[in-house]
Amino acid sequence: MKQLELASGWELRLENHPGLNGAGAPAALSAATHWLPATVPGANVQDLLRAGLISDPYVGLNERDVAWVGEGDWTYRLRLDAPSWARTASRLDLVFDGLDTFCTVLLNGKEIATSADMFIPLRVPLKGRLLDGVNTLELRFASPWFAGKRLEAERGASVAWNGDVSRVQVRKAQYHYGWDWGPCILSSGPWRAVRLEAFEARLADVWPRPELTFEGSSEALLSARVLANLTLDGDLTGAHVTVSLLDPDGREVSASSALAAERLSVPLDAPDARLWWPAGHGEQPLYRLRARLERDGALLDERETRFGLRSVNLDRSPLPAAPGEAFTFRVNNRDVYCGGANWIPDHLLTTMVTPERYLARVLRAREANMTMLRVWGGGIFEDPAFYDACDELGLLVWQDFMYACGVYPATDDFLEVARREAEVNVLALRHHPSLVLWAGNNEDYQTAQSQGMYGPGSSKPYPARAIYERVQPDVCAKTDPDTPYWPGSPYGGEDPNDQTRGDHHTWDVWHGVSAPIVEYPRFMGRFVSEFGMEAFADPEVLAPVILPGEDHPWSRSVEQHNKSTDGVRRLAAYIADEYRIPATLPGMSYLSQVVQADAAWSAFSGWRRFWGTRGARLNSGALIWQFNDCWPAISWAILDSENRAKLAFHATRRALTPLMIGAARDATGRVAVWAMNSTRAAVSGRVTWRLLRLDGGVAASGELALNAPENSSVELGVVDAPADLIFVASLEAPGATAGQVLDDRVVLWPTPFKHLDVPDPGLSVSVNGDFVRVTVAAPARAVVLQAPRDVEAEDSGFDLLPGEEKLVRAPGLNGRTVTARSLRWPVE
Ligand code: BMA
Repeated sequence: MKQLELASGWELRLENHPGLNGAGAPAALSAATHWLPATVPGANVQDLLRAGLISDPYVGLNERDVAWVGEGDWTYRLRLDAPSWARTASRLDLVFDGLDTFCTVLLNGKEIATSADMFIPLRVPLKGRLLDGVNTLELRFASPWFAGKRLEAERGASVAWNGDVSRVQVRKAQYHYGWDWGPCILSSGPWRAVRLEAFEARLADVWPRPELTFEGSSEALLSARVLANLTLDGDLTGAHVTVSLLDPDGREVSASSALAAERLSVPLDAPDARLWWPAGHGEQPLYRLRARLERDGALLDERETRFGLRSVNLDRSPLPAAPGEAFTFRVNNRDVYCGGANWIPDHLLTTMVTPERYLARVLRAREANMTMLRVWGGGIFEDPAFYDACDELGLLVWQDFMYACGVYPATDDFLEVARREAEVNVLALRHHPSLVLWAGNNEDYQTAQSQGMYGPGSSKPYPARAIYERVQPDVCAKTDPDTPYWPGSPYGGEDPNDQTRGDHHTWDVWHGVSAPIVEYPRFMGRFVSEFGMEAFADPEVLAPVILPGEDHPWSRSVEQHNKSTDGVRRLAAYIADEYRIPATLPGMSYLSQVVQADAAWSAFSGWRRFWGTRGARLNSGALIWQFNDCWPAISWAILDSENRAKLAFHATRRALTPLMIGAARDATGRVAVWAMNSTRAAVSGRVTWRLLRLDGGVAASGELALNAPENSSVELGVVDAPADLIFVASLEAPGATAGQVLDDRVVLWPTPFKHLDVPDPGLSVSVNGDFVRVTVAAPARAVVLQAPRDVEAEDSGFDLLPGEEKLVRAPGLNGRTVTARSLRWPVE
């Protein structure tokens, strides 16, 4: 096999645009009709930006000024001087890993292929079609906007939440049409690699399928082997294949040979098997399956697939003492509480997201004690670098198929495309040990329900069910039978958002009835796959996109970066419930992040309480909406577009700490205390509690016994706590460090905080190298360290009490000055 990446020498031009002859056409249009240098893989918007022909759509109100790009037809051109091996090879293919979206491929002026789905790669046989000398390859992209409108006119208009409704006709990342956290940018282009492949025969697919046997329902592994499943292509006469299994240290542990055939399944022993575990439950050893295809001693092709040895099941047993059924991921027979987040595409221009950036992002999930990321259905099947990072770091992946918040067409041709799209993507991703669920769509059942097409009392047909209930499960059963499939997110049967079965999206807080944050526990599901609260990013992150003179929270360019309908109002309401609304951008940023952190803590800690014990798991997971931001924004993200933590990130980390103490005060002033132990060992010890006055004086104290079996949550008891006192409980267990404030403690302040006359806590900060030490004279709420901009402290938004010492690492600080703030009135 010989390959030539077609990554350089490309040019791009605007072919056609309705505005070209019309009045008011953007000045950039005529300039863009000339050939520009183009980046491949890439997108037209990226090249126009680089050429200075459009302004950055993320900045100010510019998004509106680049809308014309999606209304144009664009051509990519490459003059290709094909190497001699390409002209003499017995097979020659032109391979596109992804074309976004409506593309006609021409070679020397002749059409050779078309594509209309950015999620389906394209392989075009080229043998005998290349001319000697220079060939011209053209990719003609039709306007996605108008192509969608034409399809809509043919099939009839549908329904969708977020973005123009024609998007459901178009197999393009749905968030490109704009979402409630991101702008509309309808780019076109070869968004993934383009290359020539010349070969006699090739290994089209190498899929290691682990076969593990456990002793009954225990974690004891009895045997492990790997089925090497191969798909071959080309002239296989007289060829043979050697497969070998390499252990995590790179040592070959077993091997086998076979005569080449189009499909092969070769069993390989996996001696001394080392299991792959999710983060927090064990290590992530990665094996490799190597396949070599040879004929007469000559190597024809070679391919390696990295994978892990693990099993996965979705336990949906009926619950003995509660309605409905469990929704528990079992990895290697171990129940895993899935605390985590929803992943959205990390940029509007996906080629801007480097492998390093993916790794840095996923590292933060691990840092926050997460075990799962959900790849949301309005985005993309992510870059391999994302899944590789999840494999390496032990983040389980819940993978949606790419349908979101819409009633999709279900014509025969659409279903056929849906099948093909599912097949190629399941095939591409199924070997990743991190990938533990395929889910049909995001919120499509709820969209259908809102139209009377689904759910109790519905009267209209819902043809798109065929995608989620027939096409996709069928593909998954054939292509990846070991990974569970779930029809949608959420899906609970007749009620798509049932609280007692399946997964649940909790939007009663923020959207819907805008319930108060403290009511999160009431809106629990067996597995909450979405919930969230908005907050401003830090002012420094927003600054580059805010227009001069608009650096206040309610300016045009600031509000342009909050895409949630009613977002500005809802945010103000949630702040006003508990706090005093600030007038400045830094104040809003800080206080909105405090509210978001309150929400994250209340939901995660309140739901983990119901993990219970095996066979009685009332809640088996919670994924916050949303993990990341694709631009500088006011959104639900807990990590901003610069990958810096908002305060909710730290609250999440604390609430997902392996050994967590939770507490909540009811209206009568009684505080219930619980613990969640997701470690592999039973924990016994004590939880000490204190009641403090606002000045720090101790009004009462006591202890609760802690006996938490491994992988369980337990109730510890109830404490009478008058409403005007601070309640604090912390763990004293073997391993806890005396005097230091760790994550395994909880502080409940009198509420609402806005009514409190908070004394000056007397924050005292000292720096030693990369460490910051903080102490207080009176209780301090939501302490934030203000360090130089190139430094990010490893904790923020923590509470601190007199007599305690908080040591925070701030990598790169190197002795420079740090100041601190905490929550006091007024917030500025
Ligand atoms: C959800 C998601 C997205 C949306 C988010 C916030 O349910 O599925 O559609 O961005 O809510 O509204």
